[in-house]
Amino acid sequence: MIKIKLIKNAKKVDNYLSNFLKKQENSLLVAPMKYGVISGGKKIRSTIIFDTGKLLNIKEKKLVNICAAVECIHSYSLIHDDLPCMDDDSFRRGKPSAHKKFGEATAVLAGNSLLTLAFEIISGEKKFLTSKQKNEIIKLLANFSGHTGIAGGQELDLKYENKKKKLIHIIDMQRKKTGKLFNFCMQSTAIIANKNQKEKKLLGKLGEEVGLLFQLADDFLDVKGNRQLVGKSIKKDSKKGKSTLINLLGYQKSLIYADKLKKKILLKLKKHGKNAKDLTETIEFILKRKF
Ligand code: GRG
Repeated sequence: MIKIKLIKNAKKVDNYLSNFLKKQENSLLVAPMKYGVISGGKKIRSTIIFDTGKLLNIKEKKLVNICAAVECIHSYSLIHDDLPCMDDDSFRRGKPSAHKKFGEATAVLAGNSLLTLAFEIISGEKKFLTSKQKNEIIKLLANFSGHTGIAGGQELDLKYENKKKKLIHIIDMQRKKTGKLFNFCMQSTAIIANKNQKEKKLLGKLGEEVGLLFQLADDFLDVKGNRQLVGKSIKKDSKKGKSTLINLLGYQKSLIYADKLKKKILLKLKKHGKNAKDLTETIEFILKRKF
């Protein structure tokens, strides 16, 4: 069931991105950008957006633009993460990493272009977003992508290699590196639903917890996953001396931590009743996923 949902959602976002790029002037970077963002990856962040749309009674057609933007930022981060100066990996989404396929300079430029494309998509949306909503969404996405979000989290991830870090530092790093983009998914949907400030922040925080859970599952897959299924290299964290919960607490205790986190998230969703069905299913999948 969840697989079908993921594939269906990914197609919607891929189509949107293809059409968006088709309308723009062609350039040498379009092929590597498409290689990075279209036809690959689970598009789980888009699924969280659509699921949150169900929670808040917002139609999917109003949300595809933020899905496309978030997938551009996410794919950009993966292209750069694979570079030799970062986590140095040649295998991503079951195929050669962007820099292996197109060369390092092109991969850097394609990544940068996906970053700016995300903001072009949101700012250019005429039908489904008001100017006020656009401003709020752009500000949020910028804040979560830069030094207070993904980029900052990645810097911590690199600086924490081969260091004994405390639990709060590891969680803070993972919230930034991965959680903030999930915060964006739920908070931006709440912006589109015209929720009040308190509700927007609450949903954002909940999204961040989902992102943290997603990162913990990613760490479990690094230890026990199957390379072909996961589509990327595994057993890298301990080789690189990464500061993960598993390296700090051990596998079993980390599983217990993640399970408690999942239950805490699901409890918070209870008040939404039937509307939370899809999001609950996605959260269950996140922890037990094999890919
Ligand atoms: C993008 C703002 C920005 C900065 C670049 C390189 C970098 C700084 C950040 C890397 C952050 C990073 C790699 C976080 C890991 C997040 C994560 C768990 C990725 C895997 O996500 P999936 O499983 O991937 O959703 P697919 O391939 O399914 O899309």
